[in-house]
Amino acid sequence: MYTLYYLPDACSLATQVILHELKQPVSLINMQDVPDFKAINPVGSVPVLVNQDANNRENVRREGAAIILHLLNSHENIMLPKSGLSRDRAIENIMFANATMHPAYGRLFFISQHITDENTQQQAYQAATQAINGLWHVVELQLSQQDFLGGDAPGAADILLAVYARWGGSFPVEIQLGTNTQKMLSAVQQMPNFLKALQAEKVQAAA
Ligand SMILES: N[C@@H](CCC(=O)N[C@@H](CS)C(=O)NCC(=O)O)C(=O)O
Repeated sequence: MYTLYYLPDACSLATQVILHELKQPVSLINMQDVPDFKAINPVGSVPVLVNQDANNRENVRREGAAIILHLLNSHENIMLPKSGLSRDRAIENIMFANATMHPAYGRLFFISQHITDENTQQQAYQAATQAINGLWHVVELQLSQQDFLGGDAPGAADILLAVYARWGGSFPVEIQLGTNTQKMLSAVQQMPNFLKALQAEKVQAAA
């Protein structure tokens, strides 16, 4: 049994979806309900995943990509091939999502929280949006060959991207998504385990 520390509608939503896809029972704890969360993750971010090993030792895992790779390496699945170039590509896609697209969206949150001058904020939003749209264009090109970054079926990277894509609507920006990308995101956002995860976090599904 896993325990997942999360923040509603944050990147930890993807970890929850993947746990469900792997048929792993999970108990959820909202990090906002933990008075000293930094004792669990000094960085102060979710996801954090906790489980007990065979010797009853508690293992605490931090960093989304590391957690996802640990889960995919630990439980039978078709999302992470066992070897070869397809495995390397799946890892590359997860890293692209977590280490490139996620920080690009992170700038929107930073701007809204730290830039108060209206003109400066507008300029910063514009620059951040341009960078995000450039990344979605890369996704669009990749999806011209296949339905999902992972191939014929949704993989962990697709799930991560489908979570980040939900964030754009909270900011005064125009995120441009190509038709292949929209199709992929909508398919992932309608997966029963995506809907189950949203429900567990008490957040709304996309309209
Ligand atoms: N590099 C970290 C970044 C995680 C991250 O930025 N998490 C955000 C949510 S998406 C967070 O926990 N923010 C804390 C807060 O908003 O208080 C990871 O991949 O796990």
